[in-house]
Amino acid sequence: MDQVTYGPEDAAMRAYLRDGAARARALGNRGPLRLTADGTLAPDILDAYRRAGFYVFEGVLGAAELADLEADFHAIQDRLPTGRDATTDRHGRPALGVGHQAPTLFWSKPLGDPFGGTALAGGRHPVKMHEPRAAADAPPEVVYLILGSLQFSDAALRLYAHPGLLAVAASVNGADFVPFNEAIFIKEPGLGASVAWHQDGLTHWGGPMLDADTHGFNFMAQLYGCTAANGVWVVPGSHARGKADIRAMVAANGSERLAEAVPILCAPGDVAITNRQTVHGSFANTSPDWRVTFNFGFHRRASVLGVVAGGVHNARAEYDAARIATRARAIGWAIAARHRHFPAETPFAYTPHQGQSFTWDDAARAALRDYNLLDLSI
Ligand SMILES: O=C(O)CCC(=O)C(=O)O
Repeated sequence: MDQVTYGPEDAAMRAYLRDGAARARALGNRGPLRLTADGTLAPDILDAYRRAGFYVFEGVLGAAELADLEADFHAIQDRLPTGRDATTDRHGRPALGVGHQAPTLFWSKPLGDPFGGTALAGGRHPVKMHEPRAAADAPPEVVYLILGSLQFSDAALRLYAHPGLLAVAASVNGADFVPFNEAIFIKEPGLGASVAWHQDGLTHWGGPMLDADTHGFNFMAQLYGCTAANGVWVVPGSHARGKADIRAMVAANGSERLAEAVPILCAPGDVAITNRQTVHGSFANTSPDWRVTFNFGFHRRASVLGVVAGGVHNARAEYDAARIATRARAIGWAIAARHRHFPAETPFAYTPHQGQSFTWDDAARAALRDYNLLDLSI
């Protein structure tokens, strides 16, 4: 495929990417994942995360885990349907993600912005991003997002139980933290869609529970790393300033290249933690580099319990204790699956599962189908 560019915006975009990367490197919010002797996140890291709204944990995933994730990613790609309405993959086999009750595959035209400027997802992406022209031989549509990803990849399920990362989840959201959702973002070179500027979360803005952490966070584990050109950009500190007027921000800035934003820069195996309340987004991937991100998010229990929410990732409902417990089984199965695969590693002890035991077996695998119908989407 021909190398694509940002067209008339190309020179401005290149300067923006270069300057943004320099600003990102000066932020002081990256380094190895360090825990204290009692297993909680090092306070200086927590402080940096709370200040910037994101932090890059460097070198979290080793070569073996990355190889497992890559093999599963290739298998997923190979099993995708040949088009939005197709039911088979390019080998004629039943395709992955077809026939589910829960949402699975999200399609976009190459380099498109499917959400920006639409009412989708509660209208939280108010401004459409520039959509560069794709190469003439590009496919008409690509899958750029897969939801419910734990059911499609055992390596992703095992990653979900990474003991260091779950210790971070407990430090940020409390030992009784609960799941949000899981996804794979795929930014193919020359094809990958943009995700327009937005803040996640629709539920607690302006409400009595709102503080800087109310809508939780996402871990973003990078298979191939991410650059200014293909990575997620964040407005540092925006998670703590309430609901942003993104339309006004872009208008005042004069373009979607928000001057105060910085890219999350990662090497393969780095894992970012990003507060969902930050103003964040990503540009169409006109670069020659792949980005594949395994996303998995967690909430404070108090943000979710007894709350009526949903409508973006699944149906609106009240999130009672039984629903939270059912959805949190995925954490138990993931810990069991990871322990079997990495027996030398000390598994994470998830406080709400004290006294319970989980086995990753065929029954659990069957129960994981469409598990994301129960995502805790606030
Ligand atoms: O990975 C991306 O490009 C966008 C991620 C994002 O917006 C999110 O996880 O909320």
